[in-house]
Amino acid sequence: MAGALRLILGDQLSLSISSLKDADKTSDTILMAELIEEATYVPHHKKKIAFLFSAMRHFAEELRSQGWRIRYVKLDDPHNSGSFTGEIARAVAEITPDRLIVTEPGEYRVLALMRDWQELFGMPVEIRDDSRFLCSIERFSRWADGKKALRMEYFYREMRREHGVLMRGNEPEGGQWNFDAENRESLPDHIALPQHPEFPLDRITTEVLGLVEGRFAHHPGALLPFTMPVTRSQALEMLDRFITERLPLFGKYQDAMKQGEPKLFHSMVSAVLNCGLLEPMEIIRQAEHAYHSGHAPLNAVEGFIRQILGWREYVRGLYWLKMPEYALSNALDAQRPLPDFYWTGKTDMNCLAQVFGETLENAHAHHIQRLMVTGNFALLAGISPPQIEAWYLAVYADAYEWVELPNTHGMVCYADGGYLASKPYAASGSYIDRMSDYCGACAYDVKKKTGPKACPFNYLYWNFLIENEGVLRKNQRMSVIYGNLDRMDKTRRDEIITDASAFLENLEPWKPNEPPSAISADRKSARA
Ligand code: FAD
Ligand code: DLZ
Ligand code: SF4
Repeated sequence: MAGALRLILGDQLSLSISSLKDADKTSDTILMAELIEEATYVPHHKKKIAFLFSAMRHFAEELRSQGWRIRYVKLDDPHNSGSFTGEIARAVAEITPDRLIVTEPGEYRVLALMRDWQELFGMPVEIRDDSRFLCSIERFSRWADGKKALRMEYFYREMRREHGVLMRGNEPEGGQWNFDAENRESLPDHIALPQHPEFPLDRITTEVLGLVEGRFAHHPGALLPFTMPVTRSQALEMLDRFITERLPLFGKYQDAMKQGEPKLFHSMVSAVLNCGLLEPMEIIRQAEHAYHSGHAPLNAVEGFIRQILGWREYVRGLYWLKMPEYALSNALDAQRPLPDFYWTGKTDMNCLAQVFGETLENAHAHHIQRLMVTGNFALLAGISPPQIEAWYLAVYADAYEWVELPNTHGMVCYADGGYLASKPYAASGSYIDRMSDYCGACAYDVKKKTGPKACPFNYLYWNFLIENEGVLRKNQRMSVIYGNLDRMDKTRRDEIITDASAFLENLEPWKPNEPPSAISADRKSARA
């Protein structure tokens, strides 16, 4: 009888992962597996699969070099059963471990599987807390207990106090918790933009790219060029370059968008952070140090830390507090199928075409692109939440359900009726025009409110408010907007409704039975 079998999932690539605590190198076996079920439960972007498989293989090599006994199952292993349960069953039959140890997963779907394993395999199964997060699931539920609606800002303040981040005694550094008033500017025309690091291919990544091209050719997105960091040392270099070169202007331009420039002053750490190559507190402490050493101003550092200590922990806490029911709500009864241009990228709305194109190229888009362009469109067009959620989960390299779902279901779709965010993030074309240079190159006119040349975001915005009046008018935070709607004359209102329904009726729905294979092949022509 061997020792413990310790399972490490593809997004648990940390030496400090709780499933490895108290492990015995002489008797225990670590199981890692590349699984068709995980790669296809949504059609993940090719770059996302390649990134994760390469990071998994590098991590396994590191563990092996430290003397661990590793059972690493490659995708093309002829005996690979394709699923977590199948691979544990094979390992149990061959190794006969005395127990199974895992760290809690990032998706409810996988937790449901894990809960069956003890009975299925007839041996003790220990599911440990994921200590990489700064707020445990239990701590979050204590904070949320008795609250009718949750607000990130109050949670964030408690996290700042609890972890002593940007604090001066009991008071926030600089006398305020939030410096957003100094942030969120649009980008000046001639500002010099930073270079982002690109990492060379090595033997492992080259092999993985061949595998992905062969097995996932029909999945969305471009596989090449592939320049993502896939090891901890590359992830640390990525972080270091951000802190040194981009953090000082992060806050000021965090909401800005520019044609052909998807990364701007963002950190680009989400994919390496979410798969375990970086830990949140090491990022936070480096950013804090940049402030204390005078390298970066407080508005930038506080704005950045709020994303990680605030939003990231908040959405994760909310996910585990409310799942599985959370995913089923649909407060605005949004039922429209996902338009096919989310997968093909082909639309003459330039802002959408830009974000789709960059997403398909990089498996990444920054927050405002996700929220106020593709998300805003989905909200205003009343796209069915599960369909838009599957899209976000598939196309972004940093996407796992614990983080994708609250952002899409709650923040974008308002499907939870305001539990996560106090009002819908709905905006007309003028917001996109203010924060980007997309409108200048668009077939539509952002200044026109109705008619064939009018920016669709303009009439869709008012149409959304009209259609959802029953739910949204009672929201205090919407009273000014509904006041404006009340002052609108009937002719204009009728034009809005007519233009919006003509536009929405013309949307070509994506046919879920057709794999999104056309995407990468057509991507270039879609953007041309
Ligand atoms: P930066 O702008 O540099 O921010 C730093 C870090 O803060 C990010 O790396 C991330 O870890 C964290 N962060 C920032 N905003 C959020 C947020 N709203 N929720 C959680 N963490 C946040 N982020 C993911 O990591 N995975 C997802 O699947 C994901 N899906 C999203 C879906 C929608 C509809 C929206 C609106 C946002 C989503 N986000 C998601 C949040 C955000 O868009 C990304 O974290 C960010 O764009 C990643 O790029 P970056 O690392 O350069 O971030
Ligand atoms: C996303 C993903 C993919 C594409 N492939 C694998 C895999 O082959 N093996 C694995 O262990 N994990 C993979 N993952 C990440 C899992 O889907 C993730 O661990 C669960 O969604 C739980 O967060
Ligand atoms: Fe987008 Fe409207 Fe601007 Fe075109 S005019 S880029 S559709 S906001």
